[in-house]
Amino acid sequence: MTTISRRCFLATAALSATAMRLHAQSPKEISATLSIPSETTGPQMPTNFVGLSYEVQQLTDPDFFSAHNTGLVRAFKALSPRGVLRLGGNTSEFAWWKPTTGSQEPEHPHTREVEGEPKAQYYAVTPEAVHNLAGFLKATGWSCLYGIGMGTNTPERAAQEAEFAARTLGANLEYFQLGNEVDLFDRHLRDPKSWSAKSYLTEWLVLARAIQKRVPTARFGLPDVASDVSWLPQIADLWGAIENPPRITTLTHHYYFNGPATNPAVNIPSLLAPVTMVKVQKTADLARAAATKIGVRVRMTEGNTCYRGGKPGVSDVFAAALWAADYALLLASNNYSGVNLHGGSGGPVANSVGGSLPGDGLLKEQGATPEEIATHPHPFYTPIAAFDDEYRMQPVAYGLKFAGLFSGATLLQSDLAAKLQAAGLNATAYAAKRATTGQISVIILNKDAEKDLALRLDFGAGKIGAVRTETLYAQALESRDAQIGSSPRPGRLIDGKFTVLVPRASGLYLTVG
Ligand code: BDP
Repeated sequence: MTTISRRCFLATAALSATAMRLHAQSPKEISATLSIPSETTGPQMPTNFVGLSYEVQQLTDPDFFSAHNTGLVRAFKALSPRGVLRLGGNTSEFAWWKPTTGSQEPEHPHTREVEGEPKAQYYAVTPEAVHNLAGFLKATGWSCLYGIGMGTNTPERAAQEAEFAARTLGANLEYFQLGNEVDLFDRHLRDPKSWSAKSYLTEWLVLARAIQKRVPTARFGLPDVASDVSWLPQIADLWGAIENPPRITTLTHHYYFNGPATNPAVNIPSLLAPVTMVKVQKTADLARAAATKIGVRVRMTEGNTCYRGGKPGVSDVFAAALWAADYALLLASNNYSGVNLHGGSGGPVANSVGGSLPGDGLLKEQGATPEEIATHPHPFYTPIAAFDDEYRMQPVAYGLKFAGLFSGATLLQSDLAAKLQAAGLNATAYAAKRATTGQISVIILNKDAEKDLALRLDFGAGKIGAVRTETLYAQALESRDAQIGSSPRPGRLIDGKFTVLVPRASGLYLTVG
């Protein structure tokens, strides 16, 4: 966007006009005062909290994750100077490790074909792809969660691949993940009569121990469930009985708000409704308790707005930015070690869900021409999309980046969001403190489509000035773009109090010294 939108103008000009507005309030303006706590009672948001998730099948193009793919390197760095790339997804179950160019494709077990799951189309992962991935990670400053299939793999092949990946990725390998969405294996990969968290863990141990033999320092994350988070406490309960268990660092699960694209319940008001985050909080409570029991942290390793490739008009618009920012910050407040939003190229993601994206069918039904369809990112939810060989951050990525402004800081537990909602506004708020400087930051997300927020922030005495403000904005919730911009007039703290207008459908970040 090259022109200053009305919203952006408001975000800046209103800093001085706020006092006047507070007196002459329109019904579409809600005023609220928030007292920002200064004690660090919440968890620390790791510096590499921000993450992306890609299909393993993306590795079939060894030039994709490569230091030579400079546009992608730039996009990753623009999203976060440090982040975590997770490789996994449904296609990871149909990969086979091909250690040399002459290696023969192994025989594969029989699997069932089910709608929405990938067809049993096998492909090879090669040393070249892993080698290039290592270069990509070095070039971006990111690290990696390396996914190895479980559904059709053998312990020997898994261990060979792990050994090569550990050696090649070095310190940029966070841990191995074995199996993707194992709670759904009963659909197409295992016998539904006997498949459970327990039988999964038994199988997982065989693979993990085979890897451990070749890579004694191997670390793991598990179980990467699609939605049945009850597997986490079940695994935590079973974990104590394992003799000399492999080293795990993380309990993991996935999260998609809803889906697929054809489902009318996938819409902007529902995505941004407070109840959506109430449900997220419930899942987080369960996952966090399980992780605490075994002394690890939780990570949401794959997720987005709408499963089976996303929904045009929901996943690829500004509403998704506000959702992503809120979602990521809520998980950070729950001691998650990070969030990986899923995406990548259209081909691998379409393959991961059976060959086509329901969002394309929806657009065709609505009469969109092929040219119009091509203006949308594919998949629709991808945080970074390729258009004519140019990689562009999508709105959902701007939301994640905005949340990432808190990376490295410690969250201040608070009831800020509840206060805003009690005032009749669909908004959330988070606060954090930097241990090194003592500076306090807040992020306010005004998700309301109609109401602006005239906000008074009380930081308490002793705070000397606003150090930095950023706004997250677009023309409307339905805009297919997003911006993060510094406010040229960051405003002033007077006696510890700061007044600012947070326009409808926008985010504000503010740091005070
Ligand atoms: C998850 C799969 C991933 C898919 C995604 C989707 O792990 O491979 O791309 O859902 O449905 O279930 O969009």
